[in-house]
Amino acid sequence: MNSVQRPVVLSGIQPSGRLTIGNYLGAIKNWLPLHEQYDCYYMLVDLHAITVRQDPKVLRERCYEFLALYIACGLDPAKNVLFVQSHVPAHARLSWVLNCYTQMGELNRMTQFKDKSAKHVDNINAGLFDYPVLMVADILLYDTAQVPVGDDQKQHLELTRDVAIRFNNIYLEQNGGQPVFQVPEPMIPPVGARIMGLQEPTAKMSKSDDAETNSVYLLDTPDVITRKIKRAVTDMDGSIRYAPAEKPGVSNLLSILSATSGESIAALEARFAGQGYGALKSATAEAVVECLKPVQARYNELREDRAGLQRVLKDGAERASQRADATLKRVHDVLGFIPQ
Ligand code: ATP
Ligand code: LTN
Repeated sequence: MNSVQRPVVLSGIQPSGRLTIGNYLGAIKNWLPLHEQYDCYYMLVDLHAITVRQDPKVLRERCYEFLALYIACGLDPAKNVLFVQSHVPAHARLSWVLNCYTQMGELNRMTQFKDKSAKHVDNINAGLFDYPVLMVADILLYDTAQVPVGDDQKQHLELTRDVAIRFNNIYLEQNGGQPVFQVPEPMIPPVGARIMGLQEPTAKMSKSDDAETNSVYLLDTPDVITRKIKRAVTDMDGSIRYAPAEKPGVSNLLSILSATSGESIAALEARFAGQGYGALKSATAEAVVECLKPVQARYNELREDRAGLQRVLKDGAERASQRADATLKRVHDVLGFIPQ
């Protein structure tokens, strides 16, 4: 499948917290059609996840849970390479090399590092600081052309491009005049694909949020989903309009309803003209429940079949390794390492 020079798409999600409708509508759903044009690699970045302390049992189960959810959302393992980062040793190996081509000053500027170290003051480990270099390695190993991520990851993509260009310049001659790495582009979803918290609609919904009622999780029951959406924060103005700055809560409900029902925001504004927030909330809750019903049903079947999930990961790791090992070899060659 990954033969005839199709461009590569690669993305990753950390197996931390619980997947939300933000992850689904902002990331996974957008990945579904990409296999038609690209060779697609989607991974669970467990090496990244341990930059904050994880319970081993929970981490292991969560990786199976996320994989089953990826597939239940429609990511077909026959058409996409689904794998776990730690199963492909080339990630850690290239990451070490690229550490030597990344400046401390560049890592010091990363806002995710600043945010995460403020949140985990008791564990500001070197891995947290070095997190972006591992992500650079993830991307460059696959000759990735496009990286579908939310705009919170833009800065990491910029770093990836800078490191790739720097390395390419240093080793251009050594590599016979060819760049060693493909320089990737970010693929940022259209506006509206940013789902905000239900209780705090000015900040994005996040899977490791402590406040349970701020997020709708993919595995929430219909009752829980309905209750959370009915209690979502709105405003006192009473009109159903899409105006994120002025009416963040109502706009967020409109985005969620639009993304789950397929109806445009303009059509929804017309449909709900003159109605109260209760009607918008009921319709949104119903659309989310309907959208997640088949995903949850499929998930329950897949989750039972651990051997099947393990086969997917084994196959994914083999296919990923083929491409990753070829890149790592190219890198070791230009560096002057003795071939194995
Ligand atoms: P965490 O809170 O654990 O840091 P997260 O919910 O931000 O996680 P990530 O693992 O960082 O999720 O991101 C996975 C993918 O989902 C990324 O491409 C990210 O941009 C996207 N994503 C996460 N939250 C949202 C959201 N609320 N709306 C749209 N896209 C989102
Ligand atoms: N840092 C990303 C997760 C991530 C990733 C990647 C995304 C790790 N490696 C490679 C795209 C490509 C995040 O926190 N969402």
